[in-house]
Amino acid sequence: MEKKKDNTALVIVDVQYDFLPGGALAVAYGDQIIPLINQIQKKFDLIVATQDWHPEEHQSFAANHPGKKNGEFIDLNGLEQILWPVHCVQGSSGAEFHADLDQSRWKAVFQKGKNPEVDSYSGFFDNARRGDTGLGEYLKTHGVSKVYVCGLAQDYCVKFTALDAVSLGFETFLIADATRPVNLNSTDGDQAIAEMKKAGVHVVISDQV
Ligand code: VGL
Ligand code: ZN
Repeated sequence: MEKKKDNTALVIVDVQYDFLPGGALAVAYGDQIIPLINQIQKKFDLIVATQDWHPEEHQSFAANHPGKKNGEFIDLNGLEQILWPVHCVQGSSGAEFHADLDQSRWKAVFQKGKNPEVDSYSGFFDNARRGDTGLGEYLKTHGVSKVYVCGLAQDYCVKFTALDAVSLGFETFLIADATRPVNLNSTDGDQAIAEMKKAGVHVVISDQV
């Protein structure tokens, strides 16, 4: 198979057990994208992944706010924060990448969500845009100008990773059939696609990659 040029990278977002059926923050049908992502990887030389990687005391967990429930909103250090079930705790099995996901050609993994005081949806920056995972610098250092994004979840980490990629000047592609939404509201996934398109993300399907 002909590989993409070396100015092109694939970013695989958060394909971890806790975001897959049976996981703590399960994305419906999230497992369906795994064989597809394995196929897509064959077209890329430069492949990186992101990993949601929270300390137990992370303030995005409802369990760390007595009396609050999953899905409620709080103010977290000045940012609106939706409260999540405990998920992707550092070192837990739920934080591992799915065993069927081919990791053999990954060049790097960028962990995010380590600061308990701020959530981190994007693979580049935390939600306050203060902390930086190093992904942007890594891609630039490797001469990357085009970024393809896939993984979980379409309406959170995939969306914010794609939006930040655009903001950093990368030509950015969402592989729409290689992602699935949480859909706390049933239209969140579609709305995320609309937001990405509006920001200049090219929405493609895997056959077009
Ligand atoms: C994610 C919610 C909380 C994601 C991570 O990977 O989309 N969503 N943490
Ligand atoms: Zn998280």
